[in-house]
Amino acid sequence: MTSVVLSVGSNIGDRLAMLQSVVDGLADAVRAVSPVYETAPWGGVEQDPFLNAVVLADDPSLDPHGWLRRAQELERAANRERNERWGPRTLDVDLIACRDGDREVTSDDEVLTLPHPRAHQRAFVLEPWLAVEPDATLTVAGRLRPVAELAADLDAEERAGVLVTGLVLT
Ligand code: PH2
Ligand code: MG
Ligand code: MG
Repeated sequence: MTSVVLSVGSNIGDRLAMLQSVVDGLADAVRAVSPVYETAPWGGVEQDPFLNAVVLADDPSLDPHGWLRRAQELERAANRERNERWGPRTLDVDLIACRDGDREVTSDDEVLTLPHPRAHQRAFVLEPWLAVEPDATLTVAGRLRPVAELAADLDAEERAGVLVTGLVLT
């Protein structure tokens, strides 16, 4: 059984519908969905604000590369084009962490790094994740850290750019 933490984001088109397409596409695999946050663009590219959420999902048939293929299928279905790094997109589905039972599954090859190497720097990932899994942990630089601690370590400015909305994914 593998379970995955997915970060989903959109800043082009009907942003909420883009995020909803992930929940619909994963269907019975979905275990929990965070509230929807409106977030300032991260990464230095000037662009419109994102909607972000975190989805926890389970699928006994998928290993990490299987999850990556599922994520890319969901992006393709949203007409995602691969343009500028950290630039605008209709839908981004990122794998943050993967577990097999209690064991964290890691990956370090040309196509997939797990856990996600920058998740701990991103309030738009950590805040929604904490909302659905308050005792979540993430391995950073080889050390297992509470996500709540990682979020508390971020700059106030980074955290202030992440605001919960009243929007919901169903
Ligand atoms: N995704 C990016 C680049 N910057 N900023 C926010 N706030 N949310 C995102 O999902 C995001 C981003 C590229 O994947
Ligand atoms: Mg991304
Ligand atoms: Mg991505």
